[in-house]
Amino acid sequence: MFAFRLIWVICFILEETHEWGFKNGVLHNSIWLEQAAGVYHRESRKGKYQLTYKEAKAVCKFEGGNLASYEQLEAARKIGFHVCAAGWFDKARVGYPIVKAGTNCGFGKVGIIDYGYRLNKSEKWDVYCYNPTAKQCGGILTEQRRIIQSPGYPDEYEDKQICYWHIRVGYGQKIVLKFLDFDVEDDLACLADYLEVYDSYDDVSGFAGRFCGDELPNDIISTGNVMTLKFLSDSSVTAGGFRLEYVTVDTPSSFGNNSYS
Ligand SMILES: [Ca+2]
Repeated sequence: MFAFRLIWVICFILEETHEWGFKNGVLHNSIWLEQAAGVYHRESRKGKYQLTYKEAKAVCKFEGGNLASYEQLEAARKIGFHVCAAGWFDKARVGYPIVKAGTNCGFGKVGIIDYGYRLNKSEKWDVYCYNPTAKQCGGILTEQRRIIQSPGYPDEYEDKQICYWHIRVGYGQKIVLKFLDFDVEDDLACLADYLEVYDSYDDVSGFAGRFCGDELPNDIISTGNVMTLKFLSDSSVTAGGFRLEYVTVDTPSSFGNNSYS
């Protein structure tokens, strides 16, 4: 009976390692939704709320970090870390950081929405990890204008990069992406390395384009005040990378007779 259990545990660990590892030469991983002050949110590749406490710890550890503490989560929240998804953090506690009060998330409250210490460690949630030395690519951008470039630019980017940039500007503003330089490993369907643009605050909805090769993409204008960029490189062949700038424009309704359209 013990031997059977041991085999089961080993199989489980192997499967979990596989889950967060490489498959067909591509690093598969969950969505890097937001990151701030070394804290970031992860969900399972299987979807939202799929991680037990043990799995949550394994996810953070796999990436060289640890479960975030309440204090680290709060420090991140104070600089704008806002995620509408409950996750495990240190000491088997569950909660999520809310910056802006809303009716759909956080019960209209602002702060760490704290579900407290969970007695049942088999409950399934997302996770909040802390890793201040994680690679610097992506992040939450709220400036009116900003340059975004591939990690290491103007040097070639490295293999196995996953970066998410979430742009969030003022209500009533739109975001205009202007590409300045573009060179990403080329293949027909952009399956190896690519930059994806989403007209949304995540990479689930609002797909606006996937780009690779060395042709400069056209400008892209958002419909709302948020946009997400995702850059992914596989485990071989790199290229020069990209550099783009986003600027903000006010929408016509808030801009009178001006010619912005
Ligand atoms: Ca590549």
